[in-house]
Amino acid sequence: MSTQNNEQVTSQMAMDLEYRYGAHNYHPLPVVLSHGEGVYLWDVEGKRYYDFLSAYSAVNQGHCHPKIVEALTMQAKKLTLTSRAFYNNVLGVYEKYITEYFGFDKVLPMNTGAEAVETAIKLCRKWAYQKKGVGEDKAKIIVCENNFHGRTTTIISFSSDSEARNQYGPYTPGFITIPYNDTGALAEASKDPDVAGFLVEPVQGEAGVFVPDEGYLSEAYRLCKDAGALFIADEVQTGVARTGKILACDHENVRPDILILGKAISGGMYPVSAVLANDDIMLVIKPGQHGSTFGGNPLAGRVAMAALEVVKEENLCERSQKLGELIRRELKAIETEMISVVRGKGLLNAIVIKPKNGKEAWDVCLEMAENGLLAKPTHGDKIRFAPPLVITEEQLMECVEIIKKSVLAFS
Ligand code: IF1
Repeated sequence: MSTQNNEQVTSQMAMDLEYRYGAHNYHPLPVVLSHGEGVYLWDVEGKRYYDFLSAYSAVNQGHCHPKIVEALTMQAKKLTLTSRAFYNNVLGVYEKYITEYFGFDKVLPMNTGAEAVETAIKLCRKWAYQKKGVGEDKAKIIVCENNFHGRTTTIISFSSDSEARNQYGPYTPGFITIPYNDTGALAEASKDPDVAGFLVEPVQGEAGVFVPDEGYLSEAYRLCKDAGALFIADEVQTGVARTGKILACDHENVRPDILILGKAISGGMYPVSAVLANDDIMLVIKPGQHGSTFGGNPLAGRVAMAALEVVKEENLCERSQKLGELIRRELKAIETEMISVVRGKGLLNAIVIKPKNGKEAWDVCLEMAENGLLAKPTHGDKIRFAPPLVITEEQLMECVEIIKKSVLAFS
């Protein structure tokens, strides 16, 4: 890593530059990365780490996957962006690919997960006015406590996390909050005839990897059908093989009315997100009623097709399912009172750290970094473990040893 005049930038220099010139909207672990390959990351001093975050489940296919890099570089030399003012020769091919891949009539291509969530909210509301007969500006969408769907003003309007929400008002109305994993609360809330949809994460990631009860998603879907409301699955983090199936909804054979994808549909190579739905829903949006400069650009299309192909070619669903069972078994076997809970689905897991001798989750993460594994706490006492799905069993067992050594250092 070097500055304009090619001076070698040390980790400390990089952190100082960010502190001086960058907004202070994050508190990263003090590690400065410069190179990634597969499950590994290297810092500027050349120390190697296992990546156990995968950029919050965006790098499921492993860092700098050669097939995805090839797709990116090939297209980057031809055409990167036309805007949707014109057609291009990639978008239609990509739209056919991704809609057949996930089983929907149509896709509305966007860039970030939050943009896709905002798109899904707009689509659901417009559908409610045009198809359900809800009065203009009266549509309500049910969301869950401890949700995380992104950081735009409308999305944080229904966040229950004060850090994400405070002092960003006035807030967007039209949302009803119920407890997660509570079908009784959903049944009650969905009695409101103005309810247009239910927006839910199949596993709550940011909240600390909360896996709902078996049957929750299918019962929630049934309640939505009974109420004439749309079931909207935010699979930005749980999708693309992360939980052991291509979609977390697939564990219960639930077909969302609106599917939201992001992160790993590009393998972390480029911002790509997508909203998928069938014609009776998607076609309520007419030309000129929604869009984005970069949404559906040819570079995104090529990268996403390559990234999704890798998922199938390398059997990432089966790996995620099998290795997820292994890591949960191994983590539960660690004899320490510091790990109070182990939970997850596929290779989306988390442990809850009970502080000991003044040491807590952050200290465990610093110790793991020292021992060559990168993970970060979420909501204070939980540490999420989400390695790239290309990790081998041997590498995973090495990581379990690092986690064990790091936790036992404080026990
Ligand atoms: C941050 C959390 C994870 C998401 C779900 C939509 C989005 C996300 C289920 C928005 C994004 C990211 C955002 C990033 C950290 C990370 C995160 F900690 F914030 F909550 F993964 F759990 N739906 N999650 O998880 O997608 O606009 O970011 O592309 O904001 O700190 P995005």
